[in-house]
Order: sequence, then structure tokens, then C-alpha cells
Amino acid sequence: MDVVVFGAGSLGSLVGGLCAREHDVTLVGRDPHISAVRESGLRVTGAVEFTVEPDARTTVPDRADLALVTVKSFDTPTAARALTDCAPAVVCSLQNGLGNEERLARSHDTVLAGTCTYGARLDGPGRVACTGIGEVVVGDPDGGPSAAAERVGGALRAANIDVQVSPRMARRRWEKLAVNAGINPVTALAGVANGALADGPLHGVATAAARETARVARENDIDLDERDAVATLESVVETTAENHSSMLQDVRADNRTEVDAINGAVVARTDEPAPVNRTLARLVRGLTA
Ligand code: KPL
Repeated sequence: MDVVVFGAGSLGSLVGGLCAREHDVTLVGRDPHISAVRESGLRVTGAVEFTVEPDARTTVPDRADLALVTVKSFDTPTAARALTDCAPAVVCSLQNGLGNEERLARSHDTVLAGTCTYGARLDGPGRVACTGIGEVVVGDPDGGPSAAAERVGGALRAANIDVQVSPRMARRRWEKLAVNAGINPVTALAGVANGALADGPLHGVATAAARETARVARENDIDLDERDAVATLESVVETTAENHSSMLQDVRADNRTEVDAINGAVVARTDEPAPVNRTLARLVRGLTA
């Protein structure tokens, strides 16, 4: 299968590298990373170790069967536009936050929702570390069975990626949102790896954000129990204990964060107070102002 990964940052490079063990992969990203991959291949270290030689470009190729979108949520409009050039049969978002699939669906017919809890860190041009084996979940954004999701699930499984096809993606997206709403801002503010949220006061703040997100999910007709949201957060903290969250990596690199698509999205989807997410969003915005 011809797979294009749009967004060769840490997660995109890891997922693209894993896929390249089985499929013809094109990584689309920025230099100097892309030039390094073109010259010497992509070295994956950490929980899995191998080198692959995917195609690597700064613009999309002529065609693709599947596009995996891994850019930050604020770059989704750019991805949607650029991917029209290779007209992929299926576009699958593996991004944080809400609203990405809706944006992609404005210019693509078959769009899947996806979540990914693998931990990834770019160690330099051409080098990515897998800092936690998580799982990928894909499915139709509106729920129900999906032949496209089954095909994508099969393709990722063939590349030895732990993947589930879910008929309840709306709930899964909110569950992942609860995980990100807790882990990302707290690790970014405290400057710690995900594992530091396993207990103590940081665990208290992260789980409060996850519980509040579950409450807002239910206000939006998503059946997400607070205990399930907290249990999923705790399990991701454990499996990605060594990982620095994407928001911590962004703050350290002085890059724009996804706080608006994560904690900001929770606040925006309720008419009731959401003090934990609101406070975390304000504090993170203050870090990068
Ligand atoms: O999605 C992530 C992120 O860092 O954005 C998790 C799963 C929390 C891994 O760190």
C-alpha cells in the first residue's frame, strides 16, 4: 500500500517508520529532518529499534492509497489542502484535539478518525525514539462499521502496529481528549515526563482535568464515565512513563502548543464552568506568550 504520512514530526516519523517496515511510505515534513531521512534513512530507537528508508519530501507525492495526518491540529487546514494533490482513497487523522476530521472531510470523501498513544521523540534529523508502545484506534468519525477503517486497521496490523478498529470513535476521541487534557498541560507546566503523573499532586491535577473532560463529554451526549477517563489516563501514564508529552516538547522548543484544541476545546464545548481545563489552558498560554 502507498502510504503518505503528512507531518513528519515525532509521532508522524515514528508511525511512518513503523509502517515503512511493510508499506511504501512517503514522509512529508520539513528540513533538515526530511533531507537527513532521504540521505541516510530513518533510524528508530527505544522500545523498537530498526532503520528504514521511506521516501521523504517537503511536498506530497503524486498519489497515495492512504494518508495518515499527524500534523498539529492548527495545521489541519494546510494538510487538507495539500493532500488534495495526491487524492488518497482514505485520509486518517491521528491527531490530538477535536474537529480535525470535520476539517479534513471538507475536501476529502473518506476520512477516518484515529487516536494514537505511542510515545515519540525526535532525537535529531533522521532519528526518532519510540518512548512508549501505545495503541492506535481507528474508525468512522460518526461511528458504526466502516470498510475503510477495516482496511486501514489491516494495513497497520500488517506493519506490526497494535491497532483496534472501533465502531465508537466519538467516545474514543473524547476519551483520548481526557487523556491529553490531563497529561499534556500538567507535564508542560511542571516540566516532567508523563510518568511523574503516576501519583502525588500532579496526579490529582491531571485526573481532575480528565474527570472534568468526561463531564463535558456527557454534556455533548458522549457516554464517557469519569472512572473510565481516569483509568485510561493512568494506563497511558504508565505505558508512556518515559515520554515527554508533545506539549512539553513544544514548550521546550518554543513552538505553538495544541492547548486550544485540547483544554480550550473542552471549555468551548460546555455552557457550565470548566475551571480545571480553563486554568490549565490559561497557564499554558502564559508559558508560550
Ligand atoms: O498524545 C500524547 C501526547 O504527548 O500528545 C500522549 C499519548 C499523552 C503521549 O505523551
